[in-house]
This record gives sequence, C-alpha cells and structure tokens, in this order.
Amino acid sequence: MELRQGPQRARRTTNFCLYVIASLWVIHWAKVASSDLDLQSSRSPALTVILEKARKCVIPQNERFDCWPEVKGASKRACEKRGCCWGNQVSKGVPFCYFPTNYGGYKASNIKVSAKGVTANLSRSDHSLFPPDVDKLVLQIDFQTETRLRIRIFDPNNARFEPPVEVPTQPKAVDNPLYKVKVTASPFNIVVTRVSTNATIFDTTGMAPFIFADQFLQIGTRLSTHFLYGLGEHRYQFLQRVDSWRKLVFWAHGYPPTEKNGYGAHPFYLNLERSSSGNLRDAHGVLLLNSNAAEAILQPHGSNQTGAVTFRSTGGLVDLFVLLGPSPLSVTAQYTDIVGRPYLPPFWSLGFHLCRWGYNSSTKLQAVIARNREAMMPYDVQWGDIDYMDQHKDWTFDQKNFHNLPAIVKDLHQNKQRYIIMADPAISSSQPAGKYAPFDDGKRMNIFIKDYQGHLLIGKVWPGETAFPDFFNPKSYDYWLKQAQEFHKKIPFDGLWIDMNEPSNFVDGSVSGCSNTSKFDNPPYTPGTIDGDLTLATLCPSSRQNLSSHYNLHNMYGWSQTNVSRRHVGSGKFGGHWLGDNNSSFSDMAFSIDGILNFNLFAIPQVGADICGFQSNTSPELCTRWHQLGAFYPFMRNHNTLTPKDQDPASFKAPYIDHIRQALELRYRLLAVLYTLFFKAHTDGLPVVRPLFFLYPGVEDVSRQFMWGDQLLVSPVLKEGATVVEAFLPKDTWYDFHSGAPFIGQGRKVNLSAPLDTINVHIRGGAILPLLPSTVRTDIARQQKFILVVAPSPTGSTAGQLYWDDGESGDSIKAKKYSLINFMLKDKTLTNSVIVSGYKPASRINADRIEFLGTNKVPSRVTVNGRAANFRYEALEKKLTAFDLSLDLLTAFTVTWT
Ligand SMILES: *[C@@H]1O[C@H](CO)[C@@H](O)[C@H](O)[C@H]1NC(C)=O
Ligand SMILES: *[C@@H]1O[C@H](CO)[C@@H](O)[C@H](O)[C@H]1NC(C)=O
Ligand SMILES: *[C@@H]1O[C@H](CO)[C@@H](O)[C@H](O)[C@H]1NC(C)=O
Ligand SMILES: *[C@@H]1O[C@H](CO)[C@@H](O)[C@H](O)[C@H]1NC(C)=O
Ligand SMILES: *[C@@H]1O[C@H](CO)[C@@H](O)[C@H](O)[C@H]1NC(C)=O
Ligand SMILES: *[C@@H]1O[C@H](CO)[C@@H](O)[C@H](O)[C@H]1NC(C)=O
Ligand SMILES: *[C@@H]1O[C@H](CO)[C@@H](O)[C@H](O)[C@H]1NC(C)=O
Ligand SMILES: *[C@@H]1O[C@H](CO)[C@@H](O)[C@H](O)[C@H]1NC(C)=O
Ligand SMILES: CC(=O)N[C@H]1CO[C@H](CO)[C@@H](O)[C@@H]1O
Repeated sequence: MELRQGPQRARRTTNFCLYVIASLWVIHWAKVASSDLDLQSSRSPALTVILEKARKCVIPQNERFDCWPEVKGASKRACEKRGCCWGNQVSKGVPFCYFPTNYGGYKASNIKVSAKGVTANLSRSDHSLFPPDVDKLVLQIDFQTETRLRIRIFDPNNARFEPPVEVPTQPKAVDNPLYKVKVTASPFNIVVTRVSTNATIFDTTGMAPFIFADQFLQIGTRLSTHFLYGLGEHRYQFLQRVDSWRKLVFWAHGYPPTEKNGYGAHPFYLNLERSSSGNLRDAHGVLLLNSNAAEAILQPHGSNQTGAVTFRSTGGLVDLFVLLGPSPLSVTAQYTDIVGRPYLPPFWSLGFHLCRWGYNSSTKLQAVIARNREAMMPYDVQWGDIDYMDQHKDWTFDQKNFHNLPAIVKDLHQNKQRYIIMADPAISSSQPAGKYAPFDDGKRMNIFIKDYQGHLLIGKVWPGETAFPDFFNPKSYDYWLKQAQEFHKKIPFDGLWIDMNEPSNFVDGSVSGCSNTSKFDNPPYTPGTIDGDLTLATLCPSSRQNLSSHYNLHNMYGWSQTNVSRRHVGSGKFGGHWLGDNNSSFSDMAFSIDGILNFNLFAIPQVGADICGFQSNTSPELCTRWHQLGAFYPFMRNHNTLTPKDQDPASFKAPYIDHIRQALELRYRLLAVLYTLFFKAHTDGLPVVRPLFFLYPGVEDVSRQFMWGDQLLVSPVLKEGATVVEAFLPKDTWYDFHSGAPFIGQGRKVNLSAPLDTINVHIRGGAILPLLPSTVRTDIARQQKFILVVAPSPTGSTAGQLYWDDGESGDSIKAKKYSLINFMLKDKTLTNSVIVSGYKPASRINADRIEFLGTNKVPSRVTVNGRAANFRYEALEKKLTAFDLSLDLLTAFTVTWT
C-alpha cells in the first residue's frame, strides 16, 4: 500500500480483487512435542572435544553449508558447540560457521519400495542446532502421476500444522514414471533423477544436513543447472543468481518491493536441466508446501557452480511436490494441478484501470473521470483508494469530501464503466458501540483474531486501532458478505481491492506488544531478512486464529481474505495481484517484467505493476513508455500515490497524451487475444505471459522482453531517451504487429526503431489472432466485428483460437455457455472449426476483415465460401486483406486465394 514516512512505516500491499488474491500458503494443528530440555547447553565439555576431533572440516568454500544462519551471536566457541566448523570468512556470504561433512543426522530404516512409492522410518540419536528435535520421523514418497511425486517427512506421533489447501493426495502405481527414486539408509539421502537423461531432479547427497526440529526444518538439494526461477515474492531478476550466497525469505510483508521478504510467499521454483547433448529443453519444478516463516538459501555449489538450494522452515512439515514437466511450460501447467487453476477474469477487467491515492474529493475524482472520457481514452474501470473512506474506515465513505460518490458511481455505471473500492482487512475498533457495524458485528460473531491470552488482538492501521478478522473462521464468510452487501447498497461497487493483508500493522505485534514467553513470538530461529523479529509490522505470531496460531497461518492471511472475498457480489471466483508500491523510475518499469513473469509462474496470471510508477513524480516520457509496456500487462492499471503530480492519461499534453491513447487503443485491439489466453490459463494452467526460453532454448537470461502465449513477442523501450530498442529476435519467422511486414529472426540481437509513439511487437509465424478494432470500452469492443490476422509459419502449422462468452457470468465454462473456435491455415486456405458454440449473441460473432501476412504475390482472386470477396494487396508489407466480409465465425467457412 502507500508509503507513509516516519514511525508509521510505509506499507501497503498488493492484492486486488473483485476478485481478489493474495499470498499463498499454509497451516495445520501445531501439536508438537515441545520438550523444555535445552539439549545444547547440556552438552558436556568432554563431548564437545570428542566431536571436534572427529569433525571433518576441510571443505571447499562453495560446498559449505551455513551452520550459523542467525544474524547475530556467532563465535568460534558457540559454533563448535553446535558440532560445526569455524573458519575465516573468505568472501562475502561464504559461511564462516559450517556443517562438517560428517555432521550427525537421521538414519533411514525399514525402507520399503512399492509400485506406488517409497516409505521409510527415520531416526536420529543426537541433537541439532535448534532443539527440540523430532527424533522419529516417517518418510513417505508418493508417486502420483508419471510427472509428479510428493515427498513428505512427518512426525508419526504428533500431528503438525499443514496448510489448509486442497492438494492431490492419492498415490498411484505409475506405469512409466519420468523419474527414478533412490533412498539410502546411512547417511540418509533422497535422490530423484530423470529416467531419460539421468539429470538431477532432487538430490540431498552432500547438501545441507536434513534437520527436523520442532521449530527448525532444513532440507537441501543440489540443482541440475544454475538456471533457476521462481521463489517469490522478492524483487530480483527473473533468472535467480546462484553465483553468490542469498536468502530468499517467505514471510509476507507490506513494505515496498525489495530483495527482502515481499507481499506474498511462493516457495516454488523451476530449474532447467541439461540433456546429454547439452541443451536446456527439460525442466522440473519443486514446491515446498509449507506456510510457516521460511527461506530458500541459494549458493554456488559444484565445480560448475550449478548451485544448491537449502529450504529452511520454522514449522510444519517437509512436504515437497516435485514436477517433471518435461518442458518448462508443462511444469508451470503442472503447478496449477496443485495450487489450482487461475480464475477466468471478467472481460471488462482486461480493460484499462485508473487509480490514485489522493483524489481527495469527489469533485476532483469527477474531473479526472471527465477529462479522460473527453480525451477519448480507452478506459473501463475507476478505482478508489483509502481516501474515499470516512477516516479510513472500511465500508464507509467520506460524507463531506466524497458526498457525491454515489452519483459518480451511478454515472460510471450509466457509461458502462466500473468502480472498484479498497477493502482492507483491519477493522476500526475504537468507534462508539452501536455506531460502526463492521466492528460490532465482528465482535458479536466472534470472528476477530485473539491474542495469546484470548483477548481481542488490537493493532493499528489506517483508521487507528483495529481488530483483524480471521478469514479462516467459518463464520467470517457470512460476516464479510454482510458488510459488503450493506455497503453495496450505498456504493454499488464492482470489485474489491483487498490490500494490507500480509497482514500489515503499523505497530509491531499489537498495541500491547506480544508474549515474552510464547515459543511462537520468540522462536529459536527466524529466517534471514526478518532481523530476528516475526512481529515486525504484523500481528503477534502467538495470536490465535480458528485453525491455528498466526505463526502457522501468517503467510496465508491474504489467501484467506481472497477465499472469503471472492465469493461475494456475484463476481465469482476472481483474484489477481499487483506488484506493489514501486517507484516512478525507468529501472522500476524494467523490473516489473521480472515480476510479471514470476507471477505467471506462480499461477496468478492476472498481474500488473503500477503504470507510470507509484512513488514520486513520473515524467511524460516514462509514463508514455510505461503505458506501452502496460498494454501487455495481463492487468493494466495506472496508479499513483498521494502527493506526486497527476499521471492519469488525460493529464498530459500533446504529443504524450496521444501516444498514451495509442497504447491504450493497442491494448483494446488485443482484448480477445488476451481473453483467450486467460481461458487457456483457466482450463489448462498455461501462463498468459511467458519468457522467451519456453520456446527458444538459449535465451534463459532474457527478461527485458516477453511473450504473450506463443503468439506475440513484446520488446519494450526501458531506457530514458531511447528511440531504438536492442531486442533478441529468435530464429523464426516474425511479423511486425503494426505493419504486418515479415521479419526473419536470426537468433541474435537487433536494433529496432522505437520512436516515442512505438512499442515493438512481433507476431510469431504460425499464429492466427482474433483482433478487435480499437474502441474506448470493453462493452463497445464486444459489439465489433473481428479482424483475423493470419501470420503463416513457412515450415510448421498455422493456427489460432477464439474463446468468447458473455464476458461476465462466472459459470460460462461449466454451463457450456461459451463458444470456442479454432482457425487453421493450410496452403492458401483458411478454415475454422467450431469446438463449442454455446454462446451465440444476437450481434453474432463475425469477422469483417482477414489479413494474410507474408503473402508474396498479389492474388488474382480471393474467395469466401466459394464467392469472390473484396481484397487489397500491399506489396511492401506483403499483406493481403480481404474486407467487408461479415463472415460468421460460428459456421464452417473456407477462405482461399489464387
Ligand atoms: C516405523 O514407523 C511407524 C510409524 O511410527 C511405526 O509404526 C513402525 O513401528 C516403525 N518401524 C520401525 C521398523 O521402526
Ligand atoms: C543413466 O545411468 C544409468 C546407470 O548409471 C545408465 O545405465 C544409463 O545408461 C544412464 N542413462 C542415460 C540416458 O544416460
Ligand atoms: C474458503 O471459503 C469457503 C467458503 O466460504 C469455505 O467453505 C472454506 O472452508 C474456506 N477455506 C478455508 C481454508 O478457509
Ligand atoms: C515483556 O517484557 C517487557 C520488559 O521485559 C515488559 O515491559 C512487558 O510488559 C512484557 N510483556 C508481556 C506481555 O508480558
Ligand atoms: C472455530 O470456529 C468454529 C465456528 O465458529 C467454532 O465452533 C470453533 O469453536 C472455533 N474453534 C476455535 C479453536 O476457535
Ligand atoms: C524514484 O525515482 C526517481 C526518478 O524517477 C528518483 O529520483 C528517486 O530517487 C527514486 N526513489 C527511490 C526510492 O528509488
Ligand atoms: C491530496 O491531498 C494531499 C495532501 O494530503 C496533497 O498533497 C495532494 O496534492 C492532494 N491531491 C490532489 C489531487 O489535490
Ligand atoms: C544497437 O545500437 C547501439 C548504439 O548504437 C550499439 O551499441 C549496439 O551495438 C547495437 N546493437 C546491435 C545488436 O546492433
Ligand atoms: C523493486 C523496487 O525498486 N521497488 C521500489 C518500488 O518503489 C519503492 C519506493 O516506493 C522503492 O523503495 C522500491 O525499491
């Protein structure tokens, strides 16, 4: 959320909704044997000496694993007391207290291999860094499909917390698994390899020792190659670096995006593999299904510095889903089999959204709406940030400064535009009884989070002192629905923006602090960037929620608000994410691409960054470039903070205002293409935005360009003053989106002209795109006839698809109230095939024009269903256009030329 200076730290988060979304992960009952014996301090000096002698400490620096993960307190004595090796720090990040190669640990026994998986008993006799250890464990490796296995290590005697998400649980006798599993007894190790290549998939051998203590779990694996992606939410480039030591922490936090723990927790990575021929076509994915505060440590390892990942968590289980792809694209799709397929967003939400914190009054808001309409900006959705509220209280509006808000929303609706409001989780707790139903109802229904003593936990957020609904409480749905319904009668909003749900708190823990004794508030270890304090700017981990402690549920607070929010106001199952409070700078704009790629990997494709930047003044040039890039964000919103200059499209002068309008028009021409991509995300789990290497191995580090599906290549200008963009054009046939002219990619970088009014976009040979004419709103776009753009592949097949429904119903797919049409080109003949025809609007689904790109000769005749059609030919661009068609796409057709 927005930044506030001073003691009330800047924070604000990122989920929006109308839909909603949030961070992922975890919980379950934490009922753990918690012995009060401090085994470490009870270790006798004599024992320490013996251990020291036997310790094997000669380890090359890249192969060292950190035995002093805490920020403070390291000393030779303390390190050796842990049974670890003390050495000088050779270079930054290299552990100076590290595990010896013969560090004690678990031994496996009773290893049983069956057609459905492997089981074993694990036991240890010594103790680890952060006792109490769980000495007896069970390993259960389930084969689930040919491409998926699940590795669980749990305490058979005490149920521990597990995230309350539905995941596939059934083991299966799999005929031809792509993987091979080996479990060794002593030392205990798990090795998973790919059958076809012997590539490493998961291998604990020689890695950070496996540890399972009550509040400290550790398991490490070597990587297959250093091509590693994922592990969000942090601001890092899409290709993670393993050439130095880094900690990626999972503990949802409301600060503006940095390398530290960000708004959400996504402990999932994608790793590329080399085949025997050295290429990088195969990939696998690993999810740590654990919602506790956790971290992934990346480090160089191995002679080629392929790297290693060490997961550490402060609770729960070791529960890993391993996905074998084999292509990177199929790994991302397989991930949605575990966390769920993305929702299909309503069509209007693909339009342009406008927002700022600090319209300050309905008069100013009205003026902004009016000037953007007058400037003929394509524009569907207006948002309200916290300033529309009465003293920042949820489900209220400021009767003085925003007295006119109901009329504004009415006017938006009459103009077929939408209005989205912010609804933070924190509910003001300091209003007089009987004056503020959201608090009174919550108290009566007993749905607020309690502190460790069972009293209401009170924090501080925008409205002052607040209570926090427990969205895991079964009654919270009725509670939240009621508040939304009551407010909807006053302000008939179309969507919810659920912010601050890390959850953010302006005081640490609560207004009365946290417990000094609870093991949740004072855990023996906290992951890297949290600075030893889990209470920082959030709720006390010891606070009580219906399912478990906040310690276990924290990383799923946003998820739980999404789960409850998305079920109301009839919008169905919707959720998206924005990338948070960025800055108005060219470098922030560039970083947004890494964020978009990450969230498409995390199965949250409806994602976008604040266009033009949130903090500080933007510039007309930056804002123009950012709208051009934003036209290709799956979620396109211009958002500004309180004090900078206006940055809505119509606030700019010529020529910028015209360039921005042009960028918005480009977006609106692509709405049906985007909608069809979302359909594929929803049905098949395929990401909307993809990195180039999904299709073209060899460009694993390119993240300043990206693709929409496998159809469009986007190469934005990301540098101030640039009128040329250096772009990688993969070896393939491309067509300039704007002119249609063919371009043969040579698999190298080229300089493309990119004056201020231009973003370079290329259509991949083999695509057929259903475009729309540019319009100013999605409802108008829906009335138009399509323009089919056929971009032939000289060697492969050429095909495309259109998904079309009413754009609003949540059940279109289930109820088969949609139409799905395939298009294919063979030789010089374009045909369609109607897969589903459940949506037949009165205005019909027609094409007005078909453009055949890459047509080398002027044809003598173009026929549509055997009848001659009007056409023109542009020799320079090699483009043939058949026009004035009124071609019904729901009926079989043939278009051909000679
Ligand atoms: C393995 O663990 C299970 C579950 O705790 C237990 O019932 C069984 O006796 C153990 N087997 C061995 C050989 O220790
Ligand atoms: C994988 O390793 C096994 C055992 O070392 C070997 O027999 C097999 O040929 C290897 N397969 C490939 C594809 O290299
Ligand atoms: C999500 O919400 C639904 C409907 O309110 C509820 O039945 C379900 O239990 C919720 N899931 C969790 C994990 O709270
Ligand atoms: C925790 O300890 C501090 C100082 O040691 C004390 O001021 C505070 O009241 C204690 N808090 C609780 C909740 O016991
Ligand atoms: C959880 O909520 C249900 C329904 O309100 C209630 O019956 C139950 O006692 C609650 N459990 C806890 C541990 O608060
Ligand atoms: C934000 O960007 C502006 C330039 O656009 C720069 O002057 C400022 O230092 C940046 N602020 C931060 C916090 O990065
Ligand atoms: C809104 O108020 C803030 C001060 O609270 C001010 O800095 C800002 O300029 C105002 N915004 C507009 C659009 O007037
Ligand atoms: C693009 O132009 C820049 C500036 O002239 C130049 O440094 C660069 O080498 C060019 N790149 C290519 C691929 O030609
Ligand atoms: C990733 C990044 O640079 N984020 C920036 C977003 O903007 C804030 C200021 O609001 C910076 O502090 C962050 O560094």
